Amino acid sequence: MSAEQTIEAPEEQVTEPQAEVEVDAEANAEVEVSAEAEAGADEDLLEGPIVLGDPDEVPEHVSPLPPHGPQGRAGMVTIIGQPNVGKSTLMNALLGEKLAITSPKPQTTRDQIRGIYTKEDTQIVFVDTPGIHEARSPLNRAMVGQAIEALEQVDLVVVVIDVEKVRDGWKKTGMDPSRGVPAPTNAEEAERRIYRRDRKLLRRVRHHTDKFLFVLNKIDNVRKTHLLPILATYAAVEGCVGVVPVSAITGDGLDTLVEAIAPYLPVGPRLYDAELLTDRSLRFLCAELLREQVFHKTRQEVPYGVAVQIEVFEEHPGVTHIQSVVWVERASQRGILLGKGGAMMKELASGARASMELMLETKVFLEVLVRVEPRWTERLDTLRRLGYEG
Ligand SMILES: Nc1nc2c(ncn2[C@@H]2O[C@H](COP(=O)(O)OP(=O)(O)OP(=O)(O)O)[C@@H](O)[C@H]2O)c(=O)[nH]1
Ligand SMILES: [Mg+2]
Repeated sequence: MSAEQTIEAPEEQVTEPQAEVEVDAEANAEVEVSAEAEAGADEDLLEGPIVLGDPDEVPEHVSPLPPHGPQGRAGMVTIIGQPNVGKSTLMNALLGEKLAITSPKPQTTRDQIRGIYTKEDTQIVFVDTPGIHEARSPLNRAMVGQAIEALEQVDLVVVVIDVEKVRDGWKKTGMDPSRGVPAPTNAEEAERRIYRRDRKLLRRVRHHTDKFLFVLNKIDNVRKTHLLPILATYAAVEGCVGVVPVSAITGDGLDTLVEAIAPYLPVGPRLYDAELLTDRSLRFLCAELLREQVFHKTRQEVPYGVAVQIEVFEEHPGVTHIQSVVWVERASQRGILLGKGGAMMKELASGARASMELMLETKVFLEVLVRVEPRWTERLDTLRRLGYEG
């Protein structure tokens, strides 16, 4: 039986939802695309990475890295930032593997996901987190709670900034980077220039640590001349130990980022086996791949009302059998997910199966059921049952 054969016909006429989007308006506003950024994308792009911050300023508790000693450095690094800045794309790019799902919509990631980077004497356990936003619903509050919890007991916090958004934000306030913006004269001035929501985020970060590294992501969309005053500003923010401009999409700056992080990791043995890539199960990763399809292929409030559970995960020689349930909040969302004659579900299931096959390196036999659980995003019992701890 194929995935397509298990799809039930929609019970009702499928219409696009008219309901108000239930995600935070603020986070939604983050997905605006700058026409100018697109237009200027091919001109005068940054040619190579730059690190600001004093590279000789190694934290006091850290002794120099032994070049080929029996013990290298190993530690935990939390990746934090607003929704949609590219945190998950960045972690995947650093690992060279797709672990965390990504999408152009905000609030894609809902859990902490560890991605383990091991190279020679260095092991960095990255923790990808949900985007920090003004959470109202219990689900969103649980997501932000996961992100804040990930700030505890880590060796370094990496704050990811969408540099394109900063440039656009500056322009709106009359500070046009293309006309030259003088470097800030002190930390207070630098702090005033950064995004209001990032200032709020830094308050939370500083509650846990007095040092963090800024990653300015999406430099492939910003001219170098625009980037330089932004770099100088972020470097002057109190607590910032360095600024690394990167593009998680092109891979620019990623090696520099690893080099910038390494001195902050304690000298010691690896935390995980060198072969291990994540602490998450294949079952969880497959559920996420199906949820990713929903984020890519449905609109408005639908992806925000969807949770995925894998009920059966059986590995046989040459094929893995996966039975999954997609939970929605309303019958109308079920209708949308199924689509006319099951067409949408066919698309979702075949997209998910292809990503699963790529990850598992085997054929996948996927069954998908869609079930309604009214208001699951609002109830602590259903949140817990679906894996979103409050
Ligand atoms: N141009 C460009 N786009 C990027 C880059 N990094 C990420 N993106 C895009 O930005 C969007 C958001 O990426 P994600 O990795 O899902 O962002 P996130 O910060 O994990 O988002 P949440 O999980 O919702 O908090 C996707 O469409 C990515 O393809 C980059 O370096 N350059
Ligand atoms: Mg993410």
